[in-house]
Amino acid sequence: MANFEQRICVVGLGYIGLPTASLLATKGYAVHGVDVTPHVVDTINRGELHIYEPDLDILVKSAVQSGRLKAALEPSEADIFILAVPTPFKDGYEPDLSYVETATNAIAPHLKAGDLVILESTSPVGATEKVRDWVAAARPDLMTKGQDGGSGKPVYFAHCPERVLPGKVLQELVSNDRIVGGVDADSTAVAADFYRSFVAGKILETNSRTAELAKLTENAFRDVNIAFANELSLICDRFNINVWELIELANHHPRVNILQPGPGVGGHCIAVDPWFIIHSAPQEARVMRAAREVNDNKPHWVIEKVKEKADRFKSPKIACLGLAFKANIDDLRESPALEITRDLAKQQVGEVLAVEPYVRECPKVLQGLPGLRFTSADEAIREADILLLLVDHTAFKNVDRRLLQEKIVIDTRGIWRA
Ligand code: SAJ
Repeated sequence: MANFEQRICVVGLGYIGLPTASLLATKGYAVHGVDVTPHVVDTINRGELHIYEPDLDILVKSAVQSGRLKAALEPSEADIFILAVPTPFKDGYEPDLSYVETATNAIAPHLKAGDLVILESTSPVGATEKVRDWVAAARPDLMTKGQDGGSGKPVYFAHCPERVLPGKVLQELVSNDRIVGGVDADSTAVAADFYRSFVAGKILETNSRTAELAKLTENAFRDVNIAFANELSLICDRFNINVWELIELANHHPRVNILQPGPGVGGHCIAVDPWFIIHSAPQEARVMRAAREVNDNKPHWVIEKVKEKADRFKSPKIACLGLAFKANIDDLRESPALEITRDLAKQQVGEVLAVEPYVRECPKVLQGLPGLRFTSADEAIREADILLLLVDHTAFKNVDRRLLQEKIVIDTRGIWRA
């Protein structure tokens, strides 16, 4: 049963924590948001944003204005704690749980019997149990039923991975089905009840370890399938076959659904999450490892293609069209397009005209590179000898095809196929 009297503390106000905190506040919960960065806290308390996500500005503003969302540097007492902090990896792809551990220790003094602690961060198998163990070490008084002064309730721990697509976060936070896995059956039930109070999708109950692996599996599945498409693109290149035509034809089979090749796999999830599995099960995760290698190799392959073509010119001009990690967003994280553009300039393959209609200024990693200019699509297409299409932004799809004649076109996304 929804109980909007419950107070919620959300730790980590980034791409997941902030939309979640704002949504809960607009649903009627009193939400205390926590972030370690003073600038982030101040910005949110003014009702403004430090990240871009469609329509999030409106939600944050109304949450803050209603008085139900407040940001701070430190946690406070609450009934439900949601951890939405980063889980990057260290050298050798070892998952780095230090942010989760720090967040757990920060909330520990504020916990009381009957509280629910939810880990939403993408995590390796066993992380939610670690959170429980860290709390047990910090607050042994809370961990045994009956030792809390009589309520008989322990603290509940569950994993509920976020599965929202950047660019569609607000919609998917409500509409997606959610997997909820507790460290024990009571935890699962308590956490599932909470998610039912604001999620329209199905709530799927399991244990914490299965929930952890489910999230990793979803992204590894996509990575493996994109790797299959990328491998096909290399095979097709060898045989001079159009890979997009091939895939379209094969996908007519009722049980075949091949994804699209591209310049590589970017973003902070799909190129990262499979490593959480591979690192912990290196003997078994062979297909996943191969997929990671195929996808990570694709940008290098694209660069070699450009070099082959550039060799024909005395001083080639190369237009790199798109820098974002996927279509119609401004997100440059782990972007293969950005990597390719940077390396073409670094290796001085030619003059590089970098284009990204979703970004106003030249990204930092490209600033000061010799022979690189950040410019408009029109100018780059007009001036360049080689057009390297890297992102399938709608703006590029609509380019007048006559402008492409007499240019060398390397279309890594297949959007200009006749
Ligand atoms: N890509 C291809 N070919 C395709 C599809 C994608 O090359 O056919 C590339 C994209 O260009 C991009 C990368 O893959 O570089 C990832 O893009 P994406 O749209 O597949 O996924 P993300 O990273 O934006 O979001 C994913 C989503 N996971 C799945 O679809 C299984 C999202 O639901 C997750 O919440 C998110 O990861 C996450 O946070 O884990």
